[in-house]
Amino acid sequence: MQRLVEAVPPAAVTGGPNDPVLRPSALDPSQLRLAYRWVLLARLLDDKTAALYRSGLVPGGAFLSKGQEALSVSLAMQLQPGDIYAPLIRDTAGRLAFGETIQDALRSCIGSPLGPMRGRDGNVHRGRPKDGYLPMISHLGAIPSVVNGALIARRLQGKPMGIGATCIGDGGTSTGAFHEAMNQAAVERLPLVMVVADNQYAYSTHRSRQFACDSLLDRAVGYGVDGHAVDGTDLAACMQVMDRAARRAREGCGPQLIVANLLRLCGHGEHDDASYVDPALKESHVGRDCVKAAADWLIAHGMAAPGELSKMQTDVSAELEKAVDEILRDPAPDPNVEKWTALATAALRENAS
Ligand SMILES: Cc1ncc(C[n+]2csc(CCOP(=O)(O)OP(=O)(O)O)c2C)c(N)n1
Ligand SMILES: [Mg+2]
Repeated sequence: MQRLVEAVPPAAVTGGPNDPVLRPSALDPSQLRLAYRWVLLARLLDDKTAALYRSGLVPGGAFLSKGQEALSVSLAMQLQPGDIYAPLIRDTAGRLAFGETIQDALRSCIGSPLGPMRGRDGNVHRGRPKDGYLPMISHLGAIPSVVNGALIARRLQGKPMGIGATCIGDGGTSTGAFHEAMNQAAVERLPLVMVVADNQYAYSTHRSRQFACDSLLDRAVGYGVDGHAVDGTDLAACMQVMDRAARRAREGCGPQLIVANLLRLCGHGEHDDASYVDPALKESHVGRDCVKAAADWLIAHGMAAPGELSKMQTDVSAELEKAVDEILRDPAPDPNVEKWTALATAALRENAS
């Protein structure tokens, strides 16, 4: 009898401190320095966003990425032209590495008509769909299905699929939509790179109230996909694990589930003082600051000199200040002249000229 379904190789689950993939010698120092520059810029941009929020210049909310920069940048740096990227709220670093400008990020926050959402956001729901950069959907768990859909559309059109990369929090993994998307991606063997940022809390709900398994990595087996564990506070480890996952997705090994352990080093949003976070967690390994840890690591492994990193900090701060000066001179949106459409401005839609 003819087989309707091709036999698939068993999914591999990897990760942990003894993982052979984690070899500093396998890393490209220039890529790591570049990654560090993005995480630094993301951190300073977050600080600036918080300051603008406190000054009343952000009409929506300010949701920061503190503690998640290393994870976020590592995913985005694997992407190539033609891939799909659907970042979530704590992906400031990934967005920058994917090519978003500081001006676009800030203009979205302050609701400037010169930003990608032309004054309709005041938050983080920005994107440029025609560049494969999908605007975030607030409803937790909804975006992975959209990435699946974009990949399947390419398959049906006979176009190269590239890979689709997205991220979700520990809380978001409890939604039915997330399970449906993972299951669909597994059955269709889509090149989906799904990163779970297990940052210990969803708002104030601790992960122990979210799932009963030890690690969300256990789910990889159930979905029948490759699973990778990574220390989300370790830039070098994140870069290596993401490189492996993205390569496997490109090579046709199907969806890749990466589960990172880390801690949200800020409130859910700037309106939240996060006083419910267990102080012991802040003192533990997950509570370490990935930006500072990356700087220490680069110096300790001879991949950057201290002077080089301080110069980088000065340059990045100057770049940011210049961008802030620029966007604060933007006019306010004028509803009488804006050509707003339901999804995004016409010029940013796929197939727009
Ligand atoms: C389906 C759905 N339920 C509830 C919410 C409200 N909400 C927004 S963010 C959030 C917590 C998200 O936690 P997590 O997924 O762990 O991500 P984190 O904020 O920790 O990065 C909740 C409950 C939502 N946006 N969508
Ligand atoms: Mg969380």
